[in-house]
Amino acid sequence: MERVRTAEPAKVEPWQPTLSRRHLVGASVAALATAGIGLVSQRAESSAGTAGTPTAEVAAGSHHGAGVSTPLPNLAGTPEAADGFVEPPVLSSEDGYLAITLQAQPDPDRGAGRLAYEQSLPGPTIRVSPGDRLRIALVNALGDGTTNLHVHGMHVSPRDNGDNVFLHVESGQTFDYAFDIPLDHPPGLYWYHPHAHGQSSKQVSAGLGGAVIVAGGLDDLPGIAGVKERLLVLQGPFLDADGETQYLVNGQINPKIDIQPGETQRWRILNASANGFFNLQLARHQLHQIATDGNPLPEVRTVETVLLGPSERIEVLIQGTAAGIYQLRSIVWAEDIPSQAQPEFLVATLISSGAALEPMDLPTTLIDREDFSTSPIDGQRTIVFQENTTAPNFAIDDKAFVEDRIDQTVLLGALEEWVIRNDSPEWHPFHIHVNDFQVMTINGRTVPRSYEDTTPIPPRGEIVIRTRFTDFTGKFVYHCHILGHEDAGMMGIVEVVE
Ligand SMILES: [Cu+2]
Repeated sequence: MERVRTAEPAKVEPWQPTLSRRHLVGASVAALATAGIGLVSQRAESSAGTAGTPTAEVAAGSHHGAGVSTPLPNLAGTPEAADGFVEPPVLSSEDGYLAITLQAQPDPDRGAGRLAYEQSLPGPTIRVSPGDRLRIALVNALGDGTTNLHVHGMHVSPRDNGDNVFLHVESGQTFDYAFDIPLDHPPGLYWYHPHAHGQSSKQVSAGLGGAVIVAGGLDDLPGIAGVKERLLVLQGPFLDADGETQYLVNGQINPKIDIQPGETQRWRILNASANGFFNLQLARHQLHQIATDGNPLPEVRTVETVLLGPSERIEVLIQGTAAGIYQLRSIVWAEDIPSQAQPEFLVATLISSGAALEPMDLPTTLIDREDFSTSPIDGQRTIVFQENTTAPNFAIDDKAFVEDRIDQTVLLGALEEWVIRNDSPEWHPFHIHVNDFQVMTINGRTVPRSYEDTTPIPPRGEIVIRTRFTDFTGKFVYHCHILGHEDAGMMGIVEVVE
């Protein structure tokens, strides 16, 4: 059985935040030589035997043009939108390429123990297109412990310096990730966050995480194209200096969102919390859901409430009702489960004002894809999530996560059905890397067709999913996305082989 090699990041020079963009572009070859980042340089060293010499492999990393291969420092901060709603800064690809730096570091201005990428909470939004190459120099300036990077929901290689959560980027190190986004990658909302086993919950709940938007798809659909788009990155709970619980939208407490009566807006909503659920309801407004996680729905689904577990995303169309002030709230959730019960809390406030517009027709049919329920499956497995009073307290199939054990071996291209049971009295959001899945049933009931990468399993409940292990061999993980549970062992490894 072939194993994915896990690479140790090379020790590098400290990040130089004072260098100007022009300076860095001009110095790209020299910077690569001294920074010699990541696996690419390791390979270069082992093959050429000359540390830090730019090589063909390094050059191959910049196949979209010379002078753009060095990740650049980003603009920090969160500029206010014209209407006062704040969104994270956006870093967009150009000509099929984006190279950025994400420096993870303490963020004491926002509170003790808080962390941020690029001094931005949430981290900068990455905007790419199918077919792009995305390079991220991850700088561990946390001053304490290991970290790494996962591009949640994205269908990219789990190997080498791709979406490889077996990498460890130690304090003071920089690692150069490269993600080749397939041309047929589903457009939609994804996100990045740390995924170092044992550190994930601490780092994500301290603030580390940011959105990834893959452009296309619904963006061009009549009824959606051209409408005002907003990104809502939900984080929390945080404790403020007085010990009060805070929930944040794009780093803001209860931000105001403007809309005109009758106006249609598209909201992309990400739950970037480590452990918190958002049971969203917008007063006197329906949520016209158009996407789940990174995938369009086949047709619009209009609902009053949406439960968003940790790491889940939705996209909804909102049509402003009569002039007024409306609260976006997370309503009471899991009240009968003492360990998970959440009271109602305020998330944001929608202000409908100005000239009334004639509401445009909403789309009905969206974007379809292969319905796995009508396809023959190549195999079925049962996976059981467990909580135990003795170690391991959080387990899957009686085992806590171990980094060098393969728990499931799957053939490349296989369409499998996984029955995922929750033998515990708490909710556990099931997540698997690299390939998303079609949700077939929840507690035995067929659900409207949707393609997800994270689905909460009800207490003592069961979900059935179907997924095709396509395009990429290698090993990656499936786990509970309550990151405290994942860190405690509720994670397993799947290896896809030819
Ligand atoms: Cu869990």
